[in-house]
Amino acid sequence: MVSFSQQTYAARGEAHSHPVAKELFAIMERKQSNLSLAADVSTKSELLALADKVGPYICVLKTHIDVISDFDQDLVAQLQALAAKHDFLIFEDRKFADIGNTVKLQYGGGVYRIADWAHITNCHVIPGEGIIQGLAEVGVPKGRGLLLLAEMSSKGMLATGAYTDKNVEMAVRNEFVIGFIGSKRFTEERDLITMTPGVGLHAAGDALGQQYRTPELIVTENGSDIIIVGRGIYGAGKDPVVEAKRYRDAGWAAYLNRLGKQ
Ligand code: 6AU
Repeated sequence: MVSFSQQTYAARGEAHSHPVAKELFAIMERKQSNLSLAADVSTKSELLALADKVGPYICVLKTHIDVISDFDQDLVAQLQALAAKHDFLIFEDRKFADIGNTVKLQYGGGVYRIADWAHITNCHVIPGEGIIQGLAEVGVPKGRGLLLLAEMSSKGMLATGAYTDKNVEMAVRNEFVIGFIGSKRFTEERDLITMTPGVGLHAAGDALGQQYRTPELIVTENGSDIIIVGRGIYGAGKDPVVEAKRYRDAGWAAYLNRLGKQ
């Protein structure tokens, strides 16, 4: 069988059985973008302005909704409107990490009601497989998808070796899981999408342990599918539209190079 990383996003979308993965691949193909924006700004107006400006160039808007100081339900309504206007999915980077019963409450309820608006969210599997089952009880009826944090981008991270392998095993056997946060393609057993943070064209890292690698390394060499870029796009002194186009083009070129490499 041809490796998933040698197949087009379009073909993978057509073959996929999960509605979120299907939609995501279709968007990537339509917009020729494998770029996700990590929109780590701290107010509602900044988030909406950034999502509106950069929206045309991304396939996924990644949020940390709990850092927005003036969060309200209207923000969610406006984000959903922008997702429809610009044709992107919303990924709430919540990194759930508790027992199944607790994450059900955190995912479906509370102030944020994440499952009502985020197409995708993610979790650590530290508590065991019950976390996936708990999140699935809320997310599956709403047609949502989950990513497992199989690896992290930061210096000294502990998600390695046997722990990463366990993530892959759990992902393969849980239909609700559509992929991973990690640095590479992990398995050919089924088509699981890898999204990679810690991508930068210029900086090597930050003062708090973040490490940056290039789209070429991540997508062409490692077979990851989506690059997640934050400060490389909206950081101090940058024009987010110019940078988003730059990363979109670099990510797509890396994908085309991968397809060309037999
Ligand atoms: O490009 P940056 O460094 O400005 O932002 C990277 C974004 C941040 C992190 O919370 C997130 O990616 N992230 C994640 C995710 C996506 O789960 C995992 C990880 O290992 N490293 C990482 O930076 O919003």
